[in-house]
Amino acid sequence: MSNDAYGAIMERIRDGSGPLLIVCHVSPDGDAVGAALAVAHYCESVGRAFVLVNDDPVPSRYDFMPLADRFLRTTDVSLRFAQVIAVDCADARRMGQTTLLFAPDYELINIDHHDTNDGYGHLNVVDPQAAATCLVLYRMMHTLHVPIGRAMATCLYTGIVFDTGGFRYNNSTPEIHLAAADLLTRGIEPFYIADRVLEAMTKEQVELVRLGLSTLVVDPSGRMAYVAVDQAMLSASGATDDDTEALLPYTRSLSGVEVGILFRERTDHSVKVSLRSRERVDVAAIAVSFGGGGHVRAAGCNLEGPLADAIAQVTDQVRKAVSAAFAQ
Ligand SMILES: [Mn+2]
Repeated sequence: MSNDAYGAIMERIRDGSGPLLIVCHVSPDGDAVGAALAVAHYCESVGRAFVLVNDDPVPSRYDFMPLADRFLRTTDVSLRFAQVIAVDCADARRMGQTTLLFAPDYELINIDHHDTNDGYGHLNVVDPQAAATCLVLYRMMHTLHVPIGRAMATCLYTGIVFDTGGFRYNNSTPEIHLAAADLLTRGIEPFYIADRVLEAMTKEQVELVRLGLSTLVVDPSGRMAYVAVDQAMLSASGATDDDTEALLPYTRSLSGVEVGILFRERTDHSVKVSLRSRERVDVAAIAVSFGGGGHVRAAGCNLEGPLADAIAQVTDQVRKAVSAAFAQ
């Protein structure tokens, strides 16, 4: 993408009238929250009014990021917005109910890095090669010489750390290390951020891991493993829905496992499915076949319950994909 294209978008954000609506995907993760807040810091620096909205609350592990306390829930907002920026949303559905806050004739700016992004904005900056939406935003800020202060750097670095798994995934390119190096010169605290985002666990999360691991199933092939968390485990542990993420590493991290899956039962008995693969299976394709989306190595989808049915449907698809991948 050219400097001119980046510049045109930043100018539209800076010069737009009325408050800018900043949205990221439902059940926001570190990259989504970091990217939304980086845009908010840009708005602050140029005097543009903004409102940050999400259907869901910001998970407490991300509340250290400056301006995170400015996030509102969709149901608490009655304003309508003529200009919207969506970050880290692969498609329009990922914005959830925030689309109800769009004024007629709204302008939508889509900044993202998902392979499955369909260019749903009026203006789109989508780079599937970028490890994080925060890297795309960093490029924009850096290219246009936007001052990146400690607060914005903290948000951008958080998204990068989250989406690269702490610089461990194959998306950890030389470029992203250079971006991180530059952000580190802005006075951020790398251990504090990595600990909050990747490591720190509450007592409730540890208890949920204890309960959840008792459900671990390893396929006879040894190449697929999953855990399934139901509502009873959530209430017994006192953990929240977001806390279930802590179980995901135990599936794919098993030696020999190609695809790890986490099933979580929601209060309405629908089932959220998170898929992770090691090096061969395109889990985004599997997620898309169930109406979800994501990346080749990390994707997700939602199914109707009950839990056992969702497990049967998804594991059937995964088993086929795994055997196809290993037959080659
Ligand atoms: Mn992302």
